[in-house]
Amino acid sequence: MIFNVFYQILLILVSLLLSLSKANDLVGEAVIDVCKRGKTATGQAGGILYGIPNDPAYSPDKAPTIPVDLQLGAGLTMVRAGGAQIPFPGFSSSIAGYEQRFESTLENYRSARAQNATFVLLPHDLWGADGKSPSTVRYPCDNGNCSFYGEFLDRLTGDLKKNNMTDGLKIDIWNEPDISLFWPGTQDQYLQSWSYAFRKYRSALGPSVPLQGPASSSLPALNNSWWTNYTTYLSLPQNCDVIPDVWSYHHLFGRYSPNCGNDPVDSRKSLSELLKKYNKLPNDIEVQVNEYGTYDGEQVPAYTAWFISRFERANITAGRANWGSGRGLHDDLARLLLPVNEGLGGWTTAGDWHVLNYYTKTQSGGRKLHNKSTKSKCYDTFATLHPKDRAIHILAGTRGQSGDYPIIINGLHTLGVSCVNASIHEIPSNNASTVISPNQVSNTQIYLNMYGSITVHLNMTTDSAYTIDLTY
Ligand SMILES: *[C@@H]1O[C@H](CO)[C@@H](O)[C@H](O)[C@H]1NC(C)=O
Ligand SMILES: *[C@@H]1O[C@H](CO)[C@@H](O)[C@H](O)[C@H]1NC(C)=O
Ligand SMILES: *[C@@H]1O[C@H](CO)[C@@H](O)[C@H](O)[C@H]1NC(C)=O
Ligand SMILES: *[C@@H]1O[C@H](CO)[C@@H](O)[C@H](O)[C@H]1NC(C)=O
Ligand SMILES: *[C@@H]1O[C@H](CO)[C@@H](O)[C@H](O)[C@H]1NC(C)=O
Ligand SMILES: *[C@@H]1O[C@H](CO)[C@@H](O)[C@H](O)[C@H]1NC(C)=O
Ligand SMILES: *[C@@H]1O[C@H](CO)[C@@H](O)[C@H](O)[C@H]1NC(C)=O
Ligand SMILES: *[C@@H]1O[C@H](CO)[C@@H](O)[C@H](O)[C@H]1NC(C)=O
Ligand SMILES: *[C@@H]1O[C@H](CO)[C@@H](O)[C@H](O)[C@H]1NC(C)=O
Ligand SMILES: CC(=O)N[C@H]1CO[C@H](CO)[C@@H](O)[C@@H]1O
Repeated sequence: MIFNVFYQILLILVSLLLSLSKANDLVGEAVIDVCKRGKTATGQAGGILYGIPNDPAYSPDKAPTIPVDLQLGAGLTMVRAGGAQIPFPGFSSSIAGYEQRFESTLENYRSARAQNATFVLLPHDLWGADGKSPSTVRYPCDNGNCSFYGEFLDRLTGDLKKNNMTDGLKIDIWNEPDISLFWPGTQDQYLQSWSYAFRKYRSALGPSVPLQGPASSSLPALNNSWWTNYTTYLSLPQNCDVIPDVWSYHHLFGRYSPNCGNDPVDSRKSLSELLKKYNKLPNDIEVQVNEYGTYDGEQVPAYTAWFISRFERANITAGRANWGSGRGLHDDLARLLLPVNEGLGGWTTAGDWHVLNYYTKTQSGGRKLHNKSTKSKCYDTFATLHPKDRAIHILAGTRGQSGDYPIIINGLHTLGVSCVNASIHEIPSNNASTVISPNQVSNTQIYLNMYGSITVHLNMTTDSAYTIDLTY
């Protein structure tokens, strides 16, 4: 008996210690090193899915125009669209409907290019497989017959050329072919359609238009049989001409992913592991996560800043998911803005707009400061050095964390100063609704310690992102 009590107390003590050490693991800490400079920041994770108003989507009304400061302030670097969910069907059921979908796409292409964003074309939406299609819709290469798909591809590539749309264009062969909502057929039929389309696009448009895929809903990994089927197929000798120029996939697993999962740094590693199995598939090309962030609370400033930092850490280009439907898919820059009456009554900014604005406008052009490590992967930062402005800009985010977040900046003495000014702002979520501007938290002068470092402590509110501007 006595032994049992003793044993139980021991167990309680051990589990207490374990839980303490777990809590400690969750204390984030970022280390930024001014001496370890990477490439110039370009806002490569600043993309969106749809979200730009266009007339066909608003038919019979005329589309409103997003004010220039709100549109350009988001600093979009990628727009992904193809006329989905407008009041006209796609090619597989109506040529007249396709023409409207193409017009919607063209307007979005022009808006994107006006701000130098890459345009990622979604042919499955022009085809009419936009997740809202009638169950009777045909799919490419049904019954092994690709000739109707061929008519579509000939028309589409002809229209792209006729409208001078190949500059800044990339083509996602087919969206989410690994789920039945977008691809009800077999994977073998998909693979047949992949090669068929790839060769048609390449011969019509040449190698300067990158072709990408598979835009899967699931993550690349050795234990994902959809992906291993796909990569095995690509590695066959006869398929060496249909290997994508860009790998694309989605990160849509939600706010409640356990252990701060849904992490692009992990999926980039598992993609590498998968590709390593084949010595023919390239691992050093662009990797594009072109839908990230779910509607269950992952599209709030803390998570958006965390995602951006993780994408930068893994050198991934990225675009934010869009959960609107119908006109609502086309009205709010994928919820960076909050529309009044679908934009016909104007817009306000969400907290996430300010995160994107900081990332694409304040940070682009700076040198990326690498070797930033974090104790827990629930926390991450993205930092840039701007020698001409004598400034360092830091964006900090988390997944669902609050309280103390120490951010250590090393190597500041190499800038030839003994102190820096640190201005901290909070970008609140306001429950994912209107945020007019970031809030200044503090503005202080900080002396470097004897090692040339400073530590800035953020006291975080759940769902808020933070920015730290150091000037010297
Ligand atoms: C787009 O790039 C061109 C050429 O580099 C530049 O002149 C123009 O200002 C850029 N536009 C925007 C909106 O950044
Ligand atoms: C393939 O489909 C087209 C119509 O899209 C049809 O004209 C043709 O006869 C079909 N080919 C075969 C072999 O069934
Ligand atoms: C096509 O687009 C390119 C690049 O945007 C531009 O330089 C060229 O003038 C355009 N050509 C036509 C015919 O519109
Ligand atoms: C694949 O392995 C990862 C861990 O390496 C795991 O999280 C995931 O659930 C596995 N997926 C499947 C389909 O088994
Ligand atoms: C992988 O390919 C095999 C053989 O064609 C097929 O049986 C299996 O269903 C495929 N896996 C998936 C996830 O589609
Ligand atoms: C990041 O990826 C791009 C391709 O998108 C590649 O050109 C570049 O070299 C990579 N940068 C680093 C630092 O690995
Ligand atoms: C936050 O917004 C959601 C959805 O709009 C709403 O259901 C919830 O009540 C809001 N929570 C608070 C605290 O306002
Ligand atoms: C952090 O913020 C909370 C909530 O505003 C406050 O109660 C707490 O005292 C702050 N902690 C520090 C160390 O400033
Ligand atoms: C730092 O702040 C002090 C006090 O507000 C100010 O006098 C100084 O000019 C600032 N220096 C820089 C480089 O911003
Ligand atoms: C100063 C600093 O941040 N050093 C880190 C650089 O990255 C390596 C590998 O992640 C870490 O071990 C160092 O602590």
